[in-house]
Amino acid sequence: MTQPKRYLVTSALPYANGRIHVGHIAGAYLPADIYVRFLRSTGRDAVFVCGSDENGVPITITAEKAGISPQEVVDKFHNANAKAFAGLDIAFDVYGRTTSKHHAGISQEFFTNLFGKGHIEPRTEQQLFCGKCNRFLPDRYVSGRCPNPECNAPGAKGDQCEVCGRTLSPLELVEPACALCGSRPEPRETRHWYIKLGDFQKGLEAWLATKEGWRENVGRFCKGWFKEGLGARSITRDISWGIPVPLAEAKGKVLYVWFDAPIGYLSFTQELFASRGDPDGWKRYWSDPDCALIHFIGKDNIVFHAIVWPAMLMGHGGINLPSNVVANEFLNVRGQKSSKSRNWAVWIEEYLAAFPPDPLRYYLTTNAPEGRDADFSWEDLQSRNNSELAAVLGNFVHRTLAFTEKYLDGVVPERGTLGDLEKGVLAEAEAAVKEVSAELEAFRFKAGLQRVMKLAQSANRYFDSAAPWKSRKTDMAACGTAISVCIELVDRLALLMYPYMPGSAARIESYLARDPKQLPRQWSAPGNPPAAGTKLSKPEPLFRQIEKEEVDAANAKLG
Ligand code: B3M
Ligand code: ZN
Repeated sequence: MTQPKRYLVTSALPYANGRIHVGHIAGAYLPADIYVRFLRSTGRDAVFVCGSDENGVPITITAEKAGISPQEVVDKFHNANAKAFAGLDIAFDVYGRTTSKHHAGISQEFFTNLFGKGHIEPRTEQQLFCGKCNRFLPDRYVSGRCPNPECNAPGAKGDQCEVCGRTLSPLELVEPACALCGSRPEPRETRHWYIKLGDFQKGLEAWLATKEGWRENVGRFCKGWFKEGLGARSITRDISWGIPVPLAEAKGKVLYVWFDAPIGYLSFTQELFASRGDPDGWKRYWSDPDCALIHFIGKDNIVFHAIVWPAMLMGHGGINLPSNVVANEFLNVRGQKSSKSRNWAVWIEEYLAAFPPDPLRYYLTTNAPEGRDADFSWEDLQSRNNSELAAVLGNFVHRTLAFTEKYLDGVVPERGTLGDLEKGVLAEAEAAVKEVSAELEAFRFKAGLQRVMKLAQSANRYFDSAAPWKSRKTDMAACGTAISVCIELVDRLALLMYPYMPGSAARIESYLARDPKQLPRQWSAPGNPPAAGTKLSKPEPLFRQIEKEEVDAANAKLG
């Protein structure tokens, strides 16, 4: 398979109605950031796009419950979430907003285009109406029991049951209740516009059949939908917050948030290139078939990214379809699904107030919900941090650099003849670059990080057997050779750590007396480790222990 010339990588646009928690990060953000850093470390041109999903019912419900305007809601959470991502070193090239004028225009253009081609049609339908609130109740304005006989969970929302994951329409809910006042709504007639997904079923099936190496969950999910047959889905809503439907006869209606949100990936890319003074630059990423479009999402968003959005793109024409949709399963917290209302979540803002980003990046990757749901606990994070990150990786880096500082005046020693031990461990470091690459290329983030840690273990074993603290007294040349080899290993570990833990990799760069601004270093030509005679900077321990009291304090905030 030849490599594409360029990559456009996206993370799902978080609703700007709440804060970001560890489950979000593990699902759609951290893996995407690691992937983009990896692409750039291997010489590839990548643009990383995300932003706030600011339209639709999720926003208006939050506003109504808090007694503030939707605008206030989105302003607050847009800024808070942008800050949380930056604090975790998740570095988008653009973090846009779907309330931008440009985005609204592009979304309306999509609608008009699909409508003109006959892929969108109006239908008169029954919808739940709350007599007490005097309004229609789309999506999450209604809740009730899940109609799935195997689930039946209470609290299912009008668009989806969060327990079993099934997508729903409000009319399917058992014992529906108005989310605002709790009274029982009644069906009433209203008119809405539908996208005829059936027009695209054949094309979508053929397109998906060409995709190799996609994660199993996405393919399985789509096959299920194809089997049932793609119907028409309503893409307009009776609410006042959102992008107006660009039709005279649809006055007062707005586009369904899931119609305009994925268009954000495109409109934000356009805004990015416009801000760089290159208004046509986005075309290199969206219209050139030699660019791979890769969406990172949580599994609850599969249908929208692997079916509805590709259908919209097919209908629109002239724009690339996704090359891959990388969906993660869920990360629960102590066995329970994260929940804003029960405050059952580990908020990034709170994590960052107490800890640096990399222990979390490390833990969420070693514990990634790649093939199945995973579970977060502070005890587990503490133990991974203390016994792996600090005790293995941090320890090797620090013992090497601290030894150099203390006994060698911080100067890289001369290297003598290499023995089998030295040759073995250096060869392992070289092989690790290829192996980590292969894992990351295939979106196996966890496996790639395990490979990095295996190298750190080998490096520690080498330090132990070479015992420079002994040879320092008896054979200074041997001591120098051992430390020179260890410094090379530190250098290689920093190289490989970079996508996973960029902040710590940057610190190592500066200890090695190099400018961290030069990152990312290129994996195919990483350059030489600091030469003999180079004066290194004074090192600090890379990671610290997380104490029991800190874990207790964090646990006390849950629930
Ligand atoms: N805002 C749902 C979510 O945050 C939605 C994603 C949009 S991606 C285009 O899970
Ligand atoms: Zn009501």
